[in-house]
Amino acid sequence: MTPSNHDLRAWLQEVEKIGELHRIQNIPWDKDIGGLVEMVLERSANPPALLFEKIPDSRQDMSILCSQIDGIKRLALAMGNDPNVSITDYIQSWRRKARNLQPVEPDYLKSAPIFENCVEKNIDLEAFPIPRWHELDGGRYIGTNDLVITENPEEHWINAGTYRVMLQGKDAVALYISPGKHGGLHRRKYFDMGKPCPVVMSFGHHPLLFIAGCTDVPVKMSEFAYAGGVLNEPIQLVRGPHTGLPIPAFSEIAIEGEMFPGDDLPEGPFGEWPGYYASDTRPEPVVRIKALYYRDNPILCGEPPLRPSANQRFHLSIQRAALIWNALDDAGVPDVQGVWLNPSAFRFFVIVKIKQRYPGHAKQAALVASQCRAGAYLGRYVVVVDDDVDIYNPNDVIWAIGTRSEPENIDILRRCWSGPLDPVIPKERKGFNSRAIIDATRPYEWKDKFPPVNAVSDRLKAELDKKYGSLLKEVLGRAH
Ligand SMILES: Cc1cc2nc3c(=O)[nH]c(=O)nc-3n(C[C@H](O)[C@H](O)[C@H](O)COP(=O)(O)O)c2cc1C
Ligand SMILES: [Mn+2]
Repeated sequence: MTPSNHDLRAWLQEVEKIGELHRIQNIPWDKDIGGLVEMVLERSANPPALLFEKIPDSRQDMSILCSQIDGIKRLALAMGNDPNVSITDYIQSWRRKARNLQPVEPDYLKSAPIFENCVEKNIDLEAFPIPRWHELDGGRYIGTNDLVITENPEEHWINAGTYRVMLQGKDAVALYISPGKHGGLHRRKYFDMGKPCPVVMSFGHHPLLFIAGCTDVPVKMSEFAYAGGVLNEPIQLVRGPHTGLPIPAFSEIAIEGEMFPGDDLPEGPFGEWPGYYASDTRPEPVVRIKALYYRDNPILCGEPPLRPSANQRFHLSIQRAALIWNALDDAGVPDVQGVWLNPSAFRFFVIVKIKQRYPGHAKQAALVASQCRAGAYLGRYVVVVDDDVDIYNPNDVIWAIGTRSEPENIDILRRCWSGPLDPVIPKERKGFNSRAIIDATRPYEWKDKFPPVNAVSDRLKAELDKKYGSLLKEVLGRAH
């Protein structure tokens, strides 16, 4: 088998080479792994990827990889970029890629590492160290950084979406798909015909496939063709013998199974990305597993959503910022200088930076950002700032809101696209929420007469740096 550039293991070797992989042994799967991941992300400015090995009270041949791409270097390596790229340059390169992306159809291989171990009888997922990630989770979640692979039974295109997957005993799992997501639409079609819905799930793969699985890939385009387009070469797949559905050839762990109409079990609660257990417990379709496949010494990839911190979801903020920026461009909004979703609030807080050119420019930018495909779902605040604000620095953004916006000018949009994960919407009203449009730019009419900013100018800064470089170094050095 020729080595593949979308094999998780090849990428992990690169990560280890740049010193961003930390191996940890002997941590229990019940709460401790999830808790430690959260604490590392909370406390480290530059968290490494964490590989949990030799997990007690379970099979010893499996390890768990967390914080896979919670750092720009690892993310850049996964996407074939220079690891020393800046955030803005990365967003710009992703914008170009997403805009010009030509899907590349996958290759189907005859054999693959995923078939190193094939189990059809006495399947026992409970023997694997599947974590209970958060203290109040209703079960063990094998699927967080996963791909749920289905086919549209009428149009025959393949979808691969990242949806959470919970163990339901030894040989069954349940999953949660939010309204409107492609996998749920496929399943609905099978159920409406009274047929079971075949499904493949992959639980560990190259981060490029994870990124494709959780990005807004256009409807009717397979995430595999999309990921192939990113690399400009085909992703390698194999056909599942039971379903005929594709399985990533270099997947670490995968299952094939079926969901049957009416065969539901309680799913959740699960700690969700907004930082709550908002969708609680609901009956959700169960996947009855027909076959389990895994590589020797399989690596489960885990991306438990955590109470938001500045580090987790960094990669998601980057992808989404690029897509919103492209949508602003497509809508003809000029002079956008940056887009950012602060990882702590992610979709709830979109920041757009513009160089104001005409009256109403800021409002136009905000409304497009709030309702375009990449920004519409589960948004809440859109803030527009001038080009002197550092949008990656929350202090700067709050300063702009505090000093340049007038609450009486905040616009409210009602009955926008929300969902069950929205914690502030009560159960009976879930589905809709409102948006606040905050124009935190200097008022256009008198922007040139706005009081000057009280800060050392770039010019004086450069002068002082030159004059007092060693003094500054000494003073700043003391802080460490
Ligand atoms: C770690 C992680 C977990 C996710 N879990 C879910 C989930 O449980 N259910 C869901 O509907 N979307 C979930 N998402 C969001 C979807 O993956 C995302 O909306 C994706 O674009 C859906 O694919 P689709 O457009 O093909 O439906 C998750 C995303 C991430 C990054
Ligand atoms: Mn899709």
